[in-house]
Amino acid sequence: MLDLTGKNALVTGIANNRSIAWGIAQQLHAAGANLGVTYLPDERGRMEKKVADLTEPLTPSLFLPCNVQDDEQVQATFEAVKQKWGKLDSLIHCLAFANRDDLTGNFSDTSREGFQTALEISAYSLVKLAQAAKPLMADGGSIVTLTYLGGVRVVPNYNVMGIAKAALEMNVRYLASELGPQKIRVNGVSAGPIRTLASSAVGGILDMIHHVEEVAPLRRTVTQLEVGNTAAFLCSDLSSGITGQIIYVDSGYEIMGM
Ligand code: NAD
Ligand code: 0WE
Repeated sequence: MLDLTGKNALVTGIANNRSIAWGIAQQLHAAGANLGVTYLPDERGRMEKKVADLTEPLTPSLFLPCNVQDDEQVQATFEAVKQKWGKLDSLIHCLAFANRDDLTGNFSDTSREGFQTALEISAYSLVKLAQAAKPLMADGGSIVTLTYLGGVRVVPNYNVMGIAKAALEMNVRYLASELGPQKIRVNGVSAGPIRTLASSAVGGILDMIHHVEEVAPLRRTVTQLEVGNTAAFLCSDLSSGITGQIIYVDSGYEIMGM
């Protein structure tokens, strides 16, 4: 059985009840994990309130602001984990960002700044979080990130995010190689398109979802909870021999050529 009792899991990337990270947090909680939740703070504290209210039923024992662009916030997050928990078992990296203008139009128009933003938030952040988590995973651990097929194949308009996901997937392999001897496993879950805050802000996401419903072997899209189940598996000892992998949770869409 999938059992995460006694394991401390830190979940990033919950923005609302449609977030993939929310599906993951619910499944980690259902498997018995002790949760910590981070959120992206804003000036008015609206995100803090929203995420606090949403996650309250999962009784997280840590609730912290963590903008991955701010080294001090990342440091403070893991300092709090150290003080409260002593050790960390699982880290869920479930965030991405590119300027909206860069997710439409010609890829060749991507600005230097837009490229940097997308790669810093969506790919470098995994390195930064792994760096901070490493000393807290002395008994080993599991790091899981979320990726998308657009990092491997060309998906119209995904543009600079595709480059960021390619870098993210390579981060998974380099981190898995380096941290393996310390029994830290690092894997990615490549989810099919799901309606979330991030994806709904993108034109044409509904058409993409309909395409998946017609073409994918399972003839449907996947849910946040299905992605959450795979993430929970990757955090559990059931996946003890798996590291450096990208697992597709996409109704089988990735295997199709037509
Ligand atoms: P979402 O909008 O719910 O989540 C994105 C999260 O990123 C938000 O919680 C946001 O606060 C956070 N974030 C953005 N900038 C940040 C920063 N500087 N510091 C800290 N957090 C920051 O959308 P989602 O679709 O659940 O996205 C979660 C992950 O899943 C992303 O990596 C995304 O690429 C990936 N993914 C999504 C889909 C999809 O179709 N929705 C498919 C495959 C992979
Ligand atoms: O990774 C993602 C979403 C990433 C994302 C979305 C936004 C929208 C709002 C990153 N940054 C932003 N910035 C914003 O201002 N997905 C896998 C979902 C997604 O996004 C697409 C997709 C799919 C699928 C963009 C174009 C084409 C397909």
